[in-house]
Amino acid sequence: MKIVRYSVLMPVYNEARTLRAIVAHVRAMADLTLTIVPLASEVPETVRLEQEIIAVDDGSRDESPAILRELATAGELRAFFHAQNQGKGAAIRTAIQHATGEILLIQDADLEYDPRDYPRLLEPILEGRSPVVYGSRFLGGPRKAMYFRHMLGNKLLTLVTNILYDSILTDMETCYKCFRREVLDGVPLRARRFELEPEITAKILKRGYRIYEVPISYAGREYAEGKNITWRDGFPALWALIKYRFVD
Ligand SMILES: Nc1nc2c(ncn2[C@@H]2O[C@H](COP(=O)(O)OP(=O)(O)O)[C@@H](O)[C@H]2O)c(=O)[nH]1
Ligand SMILES: [Mg+2]
Repeated sequence: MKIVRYSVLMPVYNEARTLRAIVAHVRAMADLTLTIVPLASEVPETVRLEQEIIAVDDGSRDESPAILRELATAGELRAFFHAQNQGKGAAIRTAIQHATGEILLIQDADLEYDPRDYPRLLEPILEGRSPVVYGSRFLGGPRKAMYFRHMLGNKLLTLVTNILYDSILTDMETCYKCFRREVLDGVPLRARRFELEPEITAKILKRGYRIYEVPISYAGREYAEGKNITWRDGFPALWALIKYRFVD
C-alpha cells in the first residue's frame, strides 16, 4: 500500500477556547485510508495517509501556548512558538519551514472549518487532478448562514482575483488550501497577516497552476466567539492582489 505523508499547518493566536477540540477533530482524521483512481490509470489504488500536525503559536496571550506544550509532550503535534504576535501569514510561513509532509494543508485553530472534509481536499491531489486544492464555502456545501457583508467582501476579492489572474474560483479567501509542497518551492511568501490568502493564490495562479475546488462545510463564528476578520482586512488583500499581478 502506498503511504503519503501530509502536514496540517495550524496557526494559533489566542485560541484556548477551541484548541483542544480542533486538535482532537484533526487527530480523528489521522488514520485515513483512501481508495483513489489516479487520472492516468485504470485501476483503483489504496493510499494510506500519514498525518503530522505543525502548530505555530503566534504570541498568544491566553492559555494557547501552555495547551500546545501539553499536546506536544503527549506526542499529538509538533509545536513552535513566536515570541511576539506577527500575524497569520507569519505563522503559516514558520509552519511551512518545519513541515515534512509531501502535501501541506492549512487548518485554522477555530472550529469554522471541519477536518472531516480532508478526504475531499486530498483526493484530487492524490489522483493527480491538480497539485492545488481549495475547499470552497460557495459550492453548495452545508454552511451556517453568516454575515452578508462578509459574503460580499469574499465575492468581491474572488472576482478581482479571477479578473486579474484569469481564473474562475468561487472562494479565494478560504482557509482550506491544500497543495503539494513543490508548488511553493522557490515561491517567496512575504505576507505577515491576512494578505497571505491573496498572496499564495496570486503566486500559484501566476505560475500557471489550475486550482481545483471542492465544496466544504463552514460554520463561521461570531465576533463574540472570537472572529477577528473585519472589512478593514479587505484593503491589504485587494492591494496584494494588484501588487502581485506585477511583482513576485
Ligand atoms: N486574528 C489573528 N489570527 C491569527 C494570528 N496569528 C495566527 N492566527 C490564526 O489564524 C487563523 C485565522 O484567524 P481568525 O481570527 O480565525 O480569522 P477569521 O476567522 O477569519 O476571523 C486562526 O487559526 C488564528 O488563530 C493573528 O495575529 N491574528
Ligand atoms: Mg476563523
